[in-house]
Amino acid sequence: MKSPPPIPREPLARLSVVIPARNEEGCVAATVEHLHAELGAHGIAHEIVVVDDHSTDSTWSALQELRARIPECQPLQTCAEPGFGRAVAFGFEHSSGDAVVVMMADESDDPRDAVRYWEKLNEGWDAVFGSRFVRGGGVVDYPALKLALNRMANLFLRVLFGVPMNDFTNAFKAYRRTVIDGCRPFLSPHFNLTVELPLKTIVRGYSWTVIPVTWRNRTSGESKLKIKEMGSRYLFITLYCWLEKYFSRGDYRAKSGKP
Ligand SMILES: Nc1nc2c(ncn2[C@@H]2O[C@H](COP(=O)(O)OP(=O)(O)OP(=O)(O)O)[C@@H](O)[C@H]2O)c(=O)[nH]1
Ligand SMILES: [Mg+2]
Repeated sequence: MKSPPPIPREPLARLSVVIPARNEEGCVAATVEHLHAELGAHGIAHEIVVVDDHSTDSTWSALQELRARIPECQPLQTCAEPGFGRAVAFGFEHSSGDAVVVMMADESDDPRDAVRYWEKLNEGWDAVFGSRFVRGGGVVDYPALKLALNRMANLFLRVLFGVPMNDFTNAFKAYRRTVIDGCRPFLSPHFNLTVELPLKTIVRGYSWTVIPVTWRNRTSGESKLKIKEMGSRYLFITLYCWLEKYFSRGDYRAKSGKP
């Protein structure tokens, strides 16, 4: 299954970066500062929507301090139950750029890759997926067990959907707003939103391309991803998207030429 080609379009006006953050007092400020500097240096109009979600450390006060210095930084708090997927979806609702990048708060993702995403979207693609496992991409300090599980899960997804993509499970990706809206309703309250978004983008017929990105392991804070708790949720959303692809008779596909 190949992507449709990109369509020539008007330049995008503003980028929203949505960052879920839970107990990230040690790194959220650096993440936002570096991102803001990089986007500013490339003249990209932007907002940085950071969704704090029941943090029990000083993440929220760090965000208040950031907002005072960086007007583009918009911290939000959710009252809903905690959850990565809920927080990101909340960020989508409360952002207004015509393109969206989802990025982590733990400095794992490189702000220079966010600039490359913006440039690719402006070539007319509906979505741009970073891969850490293509030439030019890479990972630093990826825990061995996590890496092994990651490669197996991505191989499974690649074969199941028959697409030339090998890094579905990294949340750091870019979408036009039309794609975000076209992927509703979001069904994943947790980390499984990470695969729901690219799978629906592909299955619903949007155009997408892959660029190399780099990822490095956090140097502060704790990992929130519990693979044992998430495995069945990933499988649920994967099978849901697979059923949609083969059994929905195209009911949810983007209308051709419209997205
Ligand atoms: N708002 C919100 N953010 C969350 C939640 N769970 C995780 N996050 C954020 O999602 C991002 C990814 O979580 P990580 O713990 O880094 O997950 P990971 O990258 O698989 O694990 P690491 O190997 O530790 O990097 C971070 O910015 C977290 O702060 C949540 O329940 N609510
Ligand atoms: Mg992380």
